[in-house]
Amino acid sequence: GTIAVPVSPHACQRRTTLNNRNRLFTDALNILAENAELSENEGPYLAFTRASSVLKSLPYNVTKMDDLKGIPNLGDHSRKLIEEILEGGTCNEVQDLIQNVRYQTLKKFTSIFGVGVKTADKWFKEGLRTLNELRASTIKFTKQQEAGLLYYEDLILPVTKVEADLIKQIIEEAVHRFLPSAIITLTGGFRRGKEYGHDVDFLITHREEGREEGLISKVISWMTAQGIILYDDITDNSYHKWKYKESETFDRFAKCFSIFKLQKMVHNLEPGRTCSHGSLAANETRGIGLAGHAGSPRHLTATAAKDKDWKAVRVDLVVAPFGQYAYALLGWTGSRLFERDLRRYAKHFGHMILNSHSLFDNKQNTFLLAATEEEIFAHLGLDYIPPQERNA
Ligand code: DGT
Ligand code: MG
Repeated sequence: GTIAVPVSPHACQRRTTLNNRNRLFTDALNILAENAELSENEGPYLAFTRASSVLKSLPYNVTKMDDLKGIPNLGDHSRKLIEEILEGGTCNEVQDLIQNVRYQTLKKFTSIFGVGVKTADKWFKEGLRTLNELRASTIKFTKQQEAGLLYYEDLILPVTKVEADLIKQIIEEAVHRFLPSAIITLTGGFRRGKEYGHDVDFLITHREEGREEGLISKVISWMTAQGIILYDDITDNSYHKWKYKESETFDRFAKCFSIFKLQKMVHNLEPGRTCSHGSLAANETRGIGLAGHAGSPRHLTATAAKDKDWKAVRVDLVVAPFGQYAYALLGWTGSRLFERDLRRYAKHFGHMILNSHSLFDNKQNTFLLAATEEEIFAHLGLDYIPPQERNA
């Protein structure tokens, strides 16, 4: 007979591919997790996220409660939900939630680039419900939110792998103009093998440490002159100001949160078809086409024209010094839960502090250097998990 290998409660000790055999349950759990997140209930958010994640890692379809024997991270609430779905195909709590106006509205508002839960909740409490109500309001938006509203209909479309590869070529051309042997790596969900993403994440480095300094502003200036950049927000490297013994979620690399203007490929130009998921386009926009500019909230619609030959795509560029490259790569590959559990595992089982810059060993009072992700897993005492199996 076979010996059942126990399932680890740590996402960083499980192999989670994109082949999710329990989508019916994980979709439901993700909605409860999302609702908890939108209500700033951190505990339930984590509990539902962990429950969903452990089911994603199972190599079999759950068809009866007995299949869950010995599976960690499943609390009473999650088990009840699974049981209800096993019995009737749906879960009442989830069905109610997706009809809930607050849930729907906060989900919509937080899907705007630059809008977090606190802002979305504030607008909801002020009685606002739709994007056009936001656009018509007297709200003072940030530059990021203005861009988010201006390009909303494009930015909610999934970005395809083909588009991500195209953007990689554009960035390579721009970066190599200023730093010919710079290394550009596709990170985030696409590095984990996803076919679609909400944005495209890149990590840039150079073998000669220091050569990467100042790169990002040159690259963005050049691409802006080429008409490729619709929005950019550059943050300088601030690692020198950091108390390194912190395991915070955000890193201190030089980076740019941007929106690219991606020319559509010829085969996608048939009338009435947008890039690949045209039918998903939001239909809220009444405004007129391409003339919209960020100056006035009443013109926050630039992606309404169906026959326009470009698509707005969110792109994150991160620049890491070569000595921190492996840590940056690990930190920017995700998934979010995989990252969270790596840091938690480092802290509790290794007495180490992991972030996207370094690994600090509290017992030896020293930084552990690593040139590859494999070396970082080894420092942590973990089996190496390749990116395609980090879809926790
Ligand atoms: P998606 O939604 O298809 O883009 O999926 P992902 O997995 O690419 O998610 P994304 O783009 O939000 O983040 C990619 C990874 O990078 C994820 O593990 C979290 C991490 N990450 C995102 N933003 C930041 C940040 O500001 N600082 C740090 N250190 N990590 C970040
Ligand atoms: Mg991403």
